[in-house]
Amino acid sequence: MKLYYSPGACSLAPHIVLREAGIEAELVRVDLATRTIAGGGDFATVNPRGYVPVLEQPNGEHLSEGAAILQYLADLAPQCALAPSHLSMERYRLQEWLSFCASELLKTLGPFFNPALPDSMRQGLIERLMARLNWADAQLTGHDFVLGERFSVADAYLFAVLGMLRVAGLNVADWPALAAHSARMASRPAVQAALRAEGLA
Ligand SMILES: N[C@@H](CCC(=O)N[C@@H](CS)C(=O)NCC(=O)O)C(=O)O
Repeated sequence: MKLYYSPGACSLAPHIVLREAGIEAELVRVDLATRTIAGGGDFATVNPRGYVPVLEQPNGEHLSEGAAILQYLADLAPQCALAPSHLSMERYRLQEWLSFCASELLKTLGPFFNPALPDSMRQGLIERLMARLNWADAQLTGHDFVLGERFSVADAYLFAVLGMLRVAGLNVADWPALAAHSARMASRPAVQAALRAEGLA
């Protein structure tokens, strides 16, 4: 198995989960600016849409989209209980959070990576992000993890996305429950190992 990643990007979430689940995988670094694979190769042959994360199976099959990859990894290691069981309401809560992280947080942060982002758009995006973060902070208040008291793959996704807030000039410290969640996550050995491996520790 291979994980195509970029340091500190949302691919950090499946990277963390690989380590939480004890699944061996080769990390393949992608330069998102040039869309090239470390050591040579056109990343478009892996994901024609040009973004990480992508998981490559030993048979060469590719799986993209963070929410799908995270659930797939959780299902590969049921003994680790990284996702609630299928068909339970909790499983849909997990999917709710994964979609929220992908479409409400990550996609609102994306434009800030473009140096040509006009100021006229910036303020609206910041307000949107802050409203979403206020909601997430309220949800996390009084709870250790996204689903309550038990770690799940959604925690890895939230941690990875919150780690990107600075690109929008935001600081997670302004949301106490989210800051506590990030600190809790940062104390996990799998998270520390993933950050070290990506050169971020
Ligand atoms: N829909 C994808 C989006 C992933 C995404 O936005 N990846 C970013 C890094 S966090 C990326 O590779 N951006 C480069 C690009 O879009 O060109 C998902 O949910 O996994």
